[in-house]
Amino acid sequence: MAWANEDLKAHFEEIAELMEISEEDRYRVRAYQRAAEAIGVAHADLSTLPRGELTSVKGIGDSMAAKIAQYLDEGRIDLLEELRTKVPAGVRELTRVPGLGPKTAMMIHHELGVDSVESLQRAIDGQQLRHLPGLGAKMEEKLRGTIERMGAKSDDRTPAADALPIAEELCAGLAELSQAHRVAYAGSLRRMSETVGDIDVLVAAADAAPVHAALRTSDLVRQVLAAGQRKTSVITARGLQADLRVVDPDAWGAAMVYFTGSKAHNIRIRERAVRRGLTLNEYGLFERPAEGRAEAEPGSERADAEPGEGRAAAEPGDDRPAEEADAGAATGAMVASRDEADVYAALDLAWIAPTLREDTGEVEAAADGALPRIVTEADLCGDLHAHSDWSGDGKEPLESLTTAVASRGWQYWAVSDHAIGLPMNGLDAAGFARRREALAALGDAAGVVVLDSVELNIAEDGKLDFDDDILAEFDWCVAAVHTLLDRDEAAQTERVLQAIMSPHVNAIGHLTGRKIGKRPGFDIDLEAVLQACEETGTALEINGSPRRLDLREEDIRRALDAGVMLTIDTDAHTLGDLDNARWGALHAQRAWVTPDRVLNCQPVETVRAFVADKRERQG
Ligand code: DGT
Ligand code: CA
Ligand code: CA
Repeated sequence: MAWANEDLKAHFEEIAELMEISEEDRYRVRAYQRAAEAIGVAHADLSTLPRGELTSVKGIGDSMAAKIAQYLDEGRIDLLEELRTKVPAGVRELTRVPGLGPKTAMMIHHELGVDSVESLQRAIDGQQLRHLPGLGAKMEEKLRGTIERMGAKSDDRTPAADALPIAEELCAGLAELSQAHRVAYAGSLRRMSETVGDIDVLVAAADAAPVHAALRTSDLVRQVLAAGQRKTSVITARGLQADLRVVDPDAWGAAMVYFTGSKAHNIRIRERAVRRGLTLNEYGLFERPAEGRAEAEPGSERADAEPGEGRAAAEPGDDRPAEEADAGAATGAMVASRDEADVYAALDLAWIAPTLREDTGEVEAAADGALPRIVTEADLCGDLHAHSDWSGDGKEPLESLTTAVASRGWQYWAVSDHAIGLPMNGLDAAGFARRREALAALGDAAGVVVLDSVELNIAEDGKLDFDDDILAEFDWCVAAVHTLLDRDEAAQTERVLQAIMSPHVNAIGHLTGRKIGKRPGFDIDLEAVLQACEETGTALEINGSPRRLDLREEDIRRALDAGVMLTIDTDAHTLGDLDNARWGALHAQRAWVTPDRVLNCQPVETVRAFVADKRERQG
């Protein structure tokens, strides 16, 4: 996303959030949320549009355009400034705690001066909350638990979804340099961790200086932290750090292995090198000189002791003098370095996909020729959860979605609009009947099967939006929890089990309701859910939205163990969201998912048989 769009989107989101806290009219709030979404999917860089043409952007009307223009011309939006003076920053911060509504946040702030999650935690530790009107000891304990579960968020890791576009832009910029032979991002982002500490960019170039200089002066860079001959560290948009290493083109493969990590994976393969009388570092795989080898008996060598280990300040690949560097004089002839596959092959290992490089058995599997044939985006032949503009939050008409699905080579997709009852303007039974007519009129457009589907809301008592006779009309039903995410584990489990028992619920969507970096998922008895899914023939969704990636990796592994069928869904609300298929597949890879365990890697007949089977079993 262009910079101006990114900033504008954040500002409109802030306006909506602040309005919500100030309890402004719900429709106004929604209008600003919609504008933020529209900016997020706009193709044009808004700062380059003539001000009069801002309303040509889909979803932007006159009043929003005026605010955008003010921001572009003056760097401020009056409305936002006004709201900011009304709502203290601390209160906004507090509403990020799940279960803490705007009113209560405002009151806690007012009474105790609490203005951050940390100071809220201190107030809880000091038992100050229980004496406030309407709170009590029980609520205090509940908030304590919630904040503990938010713990992962309090370190400053960035969701991969936010880091990836920045990394791609950085890489694209560097790839334009004539000196750059190869450019890629490595590190946790390449391994597709759901959050990243920083972005690691690698460039292969014989002449490093111009590459480093290009990064230092890039538009995407807000601050240069360190500038050396091998490594430049900078702060980019959103305060995210990026490390650039420029390596010799001949050492590309070894550097990619090294800087992709994980550290645990690196240590494991380096042990293997040592056992073979070799040494592996970021420059290549080398023979060990004879006298060096004598000291390097397996067991005596700390395979994990180089490079970069135990040094607090210096990072691997930094500017240590050459004689201290890892490819120093102590190493012998080069065995492999140019491509990753060469390095692995020289260690008698099959090339290992980055998503598997976490030292969870992948090195042993690669040695035994037993790496799983993990699912890829290309294995998907359909999508079982996407939204059209028939419900309020979907942006795209049926026709264009179907064409887009066809151009991806998919065979089918399930149009899973919301039902009435949620604040997204869902459809009632009559609405779905009208949509059914539209689906029939669509015919077999572009040769794609459009499954008549719904995303049902699982109410607090486990009830669904419709009775069985209406549900029976759908080809495919996803059910998911959207409200009251703060119920305790027993209540959430019961609620979801109820839905699984329905003969018409074919998959449970985004099981835990988590939003990466924003809210932890709710607690649920996964064992009970898995057992019920297995017994009834219900699938569990791996939601591919990079904000959700729900199921969590660990839960996917357990679902595989339990024999539960999975789906990898885009949960698309826009055309661009169909790309979530890639996120979903990569996330699934991290849990070693194979295509045979994913329902939408199978033909549509298998999907229909899955539905029919459950109706027979539960009906
Ligand atoms: P992050 O940034 O915290 O999300 O995680 P990574 O894995 O990207 O870690 P980072 O950026 O510190 O380093 C990138 C890669 O470089 C890492 O995955 C493996 C390698 N590496 C970094 N430090 C060490 C180290 O001390 N020992 C070993 N063996 N490898 C290291
Ligand atoms: Ca990193
Ligand atoms: Ca790094």
